[in-house]
Amino acid sequence: MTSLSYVIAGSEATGGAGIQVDLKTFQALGTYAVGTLTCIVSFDPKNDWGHRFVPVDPQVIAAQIEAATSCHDLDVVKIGMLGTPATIDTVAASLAEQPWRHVVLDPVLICKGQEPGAALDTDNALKAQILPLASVITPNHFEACTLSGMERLESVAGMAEAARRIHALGPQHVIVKGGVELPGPDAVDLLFDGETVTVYSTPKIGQERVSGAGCTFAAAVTAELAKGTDIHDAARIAKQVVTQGITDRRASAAPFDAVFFDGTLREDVAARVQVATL
Ligand code: PXL
Repeated sequence: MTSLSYVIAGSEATGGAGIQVDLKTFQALGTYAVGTLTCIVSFDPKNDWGHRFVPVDPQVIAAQIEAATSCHDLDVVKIGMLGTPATIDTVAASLAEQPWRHVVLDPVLICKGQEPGAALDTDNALKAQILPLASVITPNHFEACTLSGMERLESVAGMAEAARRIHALGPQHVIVKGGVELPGPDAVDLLFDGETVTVYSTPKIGQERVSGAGCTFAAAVTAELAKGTDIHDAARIAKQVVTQGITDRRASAAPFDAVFFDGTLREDVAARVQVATL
């Protein structure tokens, strides 16, 4: 039977990030993709591609989760952008209705176009209500600093320290993504499982952030966990998927490129991923 991957996340209308990318990644990795929409982000081409953000009514979110979980035996879920404290209340309550083998949290912290005050409320609600439910969390450089309370993250040793601090908040598996923000020639992702620190690195591809990379990474981890892949292999495969997706990135009228993963992992990309334990 085909494995099922489930995501609760927001729409990003250009197709470069959010639930569009999650569902594409789930399908590309050979799983049946199920999604619940939390909000709609429509970049504004007339306003510097700023975020226009509309939340989905909490009752409608709860109804979608009810439909998805009643229809399918879902046991692995990815949580992407939630966007408001009311959405977080609803998603936390719905998640509590059944056991999950894995809850993969991509802690999307700030969204441009939201009121700073509202965003702070949302960040705090995410930390208080969703983070304790996560078995896997995938913070990027900024999110790792915020969640760990560290001012700077400038080395792999610093990333390991951030991962240990975030692990202490609850999630069993913490994957910190260094991205282009980590100084040095390599794009480094680091997995702490409570005992061992595993480092996945590839040479950086340019110095620009690519839209959808974080969404793709967490979605690939989710699909692999759904298939029964062990977390260390899931992280390595996700690294490979994102590396290939950035290599094959797609330019558009927007001022940033977006990842594109066609579903066939290439040997030349696999060979670029170095795995080591700290
Ligand atoms: O990449 C973060 C992200 C996640 N989800 C949605 C988004 C974005 C960034 O734009 O719009 C819906």
